[in-house]
Amino acid sequence: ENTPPVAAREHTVESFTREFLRELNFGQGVDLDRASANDKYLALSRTVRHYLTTRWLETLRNQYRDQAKTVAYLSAEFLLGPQLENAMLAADLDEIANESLRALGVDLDELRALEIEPGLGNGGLGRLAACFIDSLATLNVPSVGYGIRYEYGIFRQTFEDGAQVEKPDTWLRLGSPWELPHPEHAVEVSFGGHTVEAEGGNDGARTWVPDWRVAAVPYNYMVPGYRNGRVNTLRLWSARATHEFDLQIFNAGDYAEAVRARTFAENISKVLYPEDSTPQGKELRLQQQYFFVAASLRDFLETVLPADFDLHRLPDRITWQLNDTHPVIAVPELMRILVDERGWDWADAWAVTQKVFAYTCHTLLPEALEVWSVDLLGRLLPRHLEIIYRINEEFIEEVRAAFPGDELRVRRMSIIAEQPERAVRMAHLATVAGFKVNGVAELHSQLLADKVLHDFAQMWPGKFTNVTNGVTPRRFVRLANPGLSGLITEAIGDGWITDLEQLRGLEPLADDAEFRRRFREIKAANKRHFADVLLARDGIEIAGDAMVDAMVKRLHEYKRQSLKLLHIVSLYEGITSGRIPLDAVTPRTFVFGAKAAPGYVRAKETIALINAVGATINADASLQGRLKVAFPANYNVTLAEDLVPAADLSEQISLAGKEASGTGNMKFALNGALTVGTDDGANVEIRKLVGDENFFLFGMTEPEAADLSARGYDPGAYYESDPQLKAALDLLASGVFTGGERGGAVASIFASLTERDRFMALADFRSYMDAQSRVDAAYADHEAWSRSAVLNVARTGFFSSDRSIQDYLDRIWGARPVTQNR
Ligand code: DL6
Repeated sequence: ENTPPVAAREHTVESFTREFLRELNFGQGVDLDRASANDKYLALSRTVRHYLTTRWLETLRNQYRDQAKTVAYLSAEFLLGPQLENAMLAADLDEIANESLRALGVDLDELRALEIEPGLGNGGLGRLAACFIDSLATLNVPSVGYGIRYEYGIFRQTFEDGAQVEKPDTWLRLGSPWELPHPEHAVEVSFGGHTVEAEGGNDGARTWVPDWRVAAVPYNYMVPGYRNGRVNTLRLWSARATHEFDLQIFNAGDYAEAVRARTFAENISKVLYPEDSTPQGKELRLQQQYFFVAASLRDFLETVLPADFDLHRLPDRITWQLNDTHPVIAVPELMRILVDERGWDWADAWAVTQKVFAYTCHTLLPEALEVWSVDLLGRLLPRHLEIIYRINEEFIEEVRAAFPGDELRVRRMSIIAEQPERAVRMAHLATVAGFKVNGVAELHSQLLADKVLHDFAQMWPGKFTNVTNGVTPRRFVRLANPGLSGLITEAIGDGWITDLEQLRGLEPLADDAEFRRRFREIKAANKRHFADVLLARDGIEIAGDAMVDAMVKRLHEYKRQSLKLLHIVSLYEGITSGRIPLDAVTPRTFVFGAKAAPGYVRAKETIALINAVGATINADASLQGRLKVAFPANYNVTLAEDLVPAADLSEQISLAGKEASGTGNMKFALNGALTVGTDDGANVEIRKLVGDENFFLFGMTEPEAADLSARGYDPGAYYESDPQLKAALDLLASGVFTGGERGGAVASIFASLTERDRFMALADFRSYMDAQSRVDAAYADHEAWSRSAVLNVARTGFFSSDRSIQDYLDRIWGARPVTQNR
């Protein structure tokens, strides 16, 4: 229930203008005619913030008064994207602000362009968390997001001679108007030391004697629901040295040493996910995880709950949703609080702990499941390791009772791995402690239960469930694609913004030639806009009217950017060898967006090779501009909002059974791109919904891929038997794209594809090329293509994150929406 628009009812252009000028004068200390663009951006942001603040305070008051069941979303990442427009939209201030600024002669687009997005996430997992808090607020669910305020977010990617070079992401350099720090509410988080026998001696208790502490300072962010009067909170923690460190400065008289200690403490929230391939990196990452989780639990137990709250009732008041394994150390932390600090017996504490955590798994790659060596964990969190051991002892007894004599199973299921080193398997801990475990798409959830966590699903079948991911329609349709939004609203009203299934109402219009014409016009305008953005942002020139074929996602072998590259090289080989007449080639712009983890050599080589191929193709005049490769550096949410509405074709080509869900696939389909994809992740559900005739399916199914891998995949056989594939690979290997250089990235990628590729790209090459031929044929018929595109929009309303959140409520949380007084 999201109408009537709150702000529109209460505010006027005049009052907005007054507020804005006041912010400029008293907040920034400047007059309008002397204000810099940054002054104006900050003043505008704060003005918008003010409008939300009243609602925010009201939400907080109600939350405290009602003591309703709350969802705490614990996530090491929140990839928020730009805030200004979203806040204006949620507060229903977009038109008022536009009018006010226009009258003042202020260019809103210029201010928008100044915004630096907080890149506090790596990719899908972090962006999902951001979509979820948006939907939680829009659905009126009492909730709070907890995470880390990294001083430097995901690195800023640059290319030097085509190679990725990472630069620090200084997102705070101009100040962030969207956060409210509360140093006075800092909580202490301890590390290290040892444990001693507890006095008093309730069952299981010990006392932790830590040897160092840091302060966790909360920074609050508003999370506005869409025009419903609710503003939830996202609380991100920043590490500060405690006063102990200050005292050391004076006592030791060693200023340099004291500053070093300070820096050490504050490093905890310095950088998003530092490289984890070095022991130092690993340790810092575990510090980060415990840091934000300990602060968040304390915050909820001590400030959100009333002082006299009986913690036995905790399951009625809270679910802590564990976003992947990163926050799983919260489990032993809650046990420690209940047993050691509150004096509960172990069994009581465990009974409550098992009812308050639920775990979302986001991967199928065994190597991506987090494991902490007991050596490191014991050094950093000695008490937590003891608690994990005891949880494991009791769990193992349970397994033995359920499966007598099956010691192999015990070993497989144990929370403690013995090989290659003694280590804690965080996914097992989460599964044992969580009352629910979910995957993020149907196929993924099924594979979790059948393969990755099979033993657990056998033991507790009722624990496993699915919640298919979703994306927020506010940001990824309403804001990103104003043209399409207007067309949809004109056709079916604006209810779709909060009830995306209403897009079904567009289905009949797919057969309406005039509607399709307007739809095409909007897509064409979005493409021209995207071309302008690329030119201004990256100096990349693309044709405004070619097919936009987009592959944007983290660079990973399982996602198979190299298969996309083979398609491009094969086309180029075909044209230059005369096999494919130029006028038979559909003009396409291949758009890549991808960051490689700094330590992931193969991924970085793939980037370098894409850039090399791109440079060659883009410079080859004989192609007459028919093919173009655009790889803008530093793909982020801001660029996604320009690319997604412009795309015609969405590349979702992972090896089946490897991509947990994907969410880019949903954004593209919702904006009328057709998918060329494998039967993987949420592609499966997208295809079911849009229909086979509106989706380009290719490649092995998951069982086929598993079978091939078990039988032994022989890439050489594909290379030898498919002349087109061989020609493409040989051209790549010839050095023609790399100035004659045949070693380095060229040799490495060639060998990885033809000798030992876990992700079996060559096995799907033929089928992929055939699918691309079908794409070309379909695209040639503009009317049929736009009919399919409209049907993609009409039939993918299921992928709203509002629906995901409703599924979490129904299947996992048992929390209820609480409507605000407006
Ligand atoms: O669930 C969000 C997102 C999925 O859409 C992607 O398919 C998946 O790869 C991603 N997972 C991760 C996993 N990291 N770990 N572990 O980022 O989650």
